[in-house]
Amino acid sequence: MYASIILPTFNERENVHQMVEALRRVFGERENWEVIVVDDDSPDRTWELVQELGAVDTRIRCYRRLDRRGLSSAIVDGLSLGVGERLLVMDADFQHDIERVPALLAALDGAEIAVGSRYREGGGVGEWSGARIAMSKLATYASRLVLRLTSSDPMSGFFAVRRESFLRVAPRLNPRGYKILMELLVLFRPLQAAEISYVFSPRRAGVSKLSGGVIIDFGLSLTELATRNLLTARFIKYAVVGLSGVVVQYAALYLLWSKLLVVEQATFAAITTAALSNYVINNGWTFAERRHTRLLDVLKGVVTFLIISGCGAFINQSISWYLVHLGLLLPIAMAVGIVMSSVWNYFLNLDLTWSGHARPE
Ligand SMILES: Nc1nc2c(ncn2[C@@H]2O[C@H](COP(=O)(O)OP(=O)(O)O)[C@@H](O)[C@H]2O)c(=O)[nH]1
Ligand SMILES: [Mg+2]
Repeated sequence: MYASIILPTFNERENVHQMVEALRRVFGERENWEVIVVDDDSPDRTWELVQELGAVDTRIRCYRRLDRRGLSSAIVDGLSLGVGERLLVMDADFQHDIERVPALLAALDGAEIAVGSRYREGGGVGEWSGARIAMSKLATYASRLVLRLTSSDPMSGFFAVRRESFLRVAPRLNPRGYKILMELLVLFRPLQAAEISYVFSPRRAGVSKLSGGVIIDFGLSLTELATRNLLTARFIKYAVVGLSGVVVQYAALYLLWSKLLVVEQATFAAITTAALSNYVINNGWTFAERRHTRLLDVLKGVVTFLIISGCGAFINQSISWYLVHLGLLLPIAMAVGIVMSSVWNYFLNLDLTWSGHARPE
């Protein structure tokens, strides 16, 4: 049975050659396997090295992505390129146990998806600090609870899937962040994953690309999956920025009113400051992959954003007044107004202010 090994890479020049050598050793005499490296145009030219390996051995293929970035989408691209009946994903830094590759592939005999698990008997996390173990366990527990997953390690980056099964669920994938296995397991529910244990090793060379932001990212992914994309990560970010605007508005009002301006001028200046701050944070964070960078785009963006926000404020007030008129309590009426105008603002800003195509970050 033909196997495709998918290796996502970013600056793994020092590891990738040895990874390929180690896989050669593991597969021994077998001919029916290939390696697909998906590299996001690494500055250390990992892709070049893999292309050189591929020139000598056609089983080694490299997809150098020039237009996109991100671990999950790299894995999905690699899985889509694989021609093997069985597809296996692993890190290119030796943290996943290469010796367990045959067992993980074999586990697909009786399952559509198989997970390499650190949290089963025989598995382990090696040299992690207590804090990191606690965090990983907490995230594992949260995802199992919220998404009703049965896997002991839904955060694993070491897993295998049958190609036909992957192709069946692929159109429903929404790869973002770095936890693609969690998303796959949700789509495979109620089918159970097979599991084999392995011990996580320290990275051999190079540095980790995943930073503290992964915690926020994990929370957003979990919410997105749990609400079936009703609450998208982007909308949550947008709402958080909106809340930050409230703080900015009060702070600006406090500073301006007491110092120089009369109350009408101070309120106007505070609202404008909050709106501009919202625009800047949304541009840099919520809509990062569509960010306006050229001056003209920024000016157009600010104007569109202010017009949409103005209409939103009007909608907000109209709804609140109308509901109060119908007899609803003011705080509840205002809450409905806020939610409805936020949704209006969000979709208009998505379609008009940041309508550009995604480009690499
Ligand atoms: N193509 C691609 N690969 C990535 C990206 N981020 C990380 N990787 C690779 O994914 C694997 C796991 O990333 P790593 O930095 O080791 O994460 P860690 O094991 O959680 O520290 C490694 O092989 C990285 O080179 C990315 O944005 N694009
Ligand atoms: Mg790693």
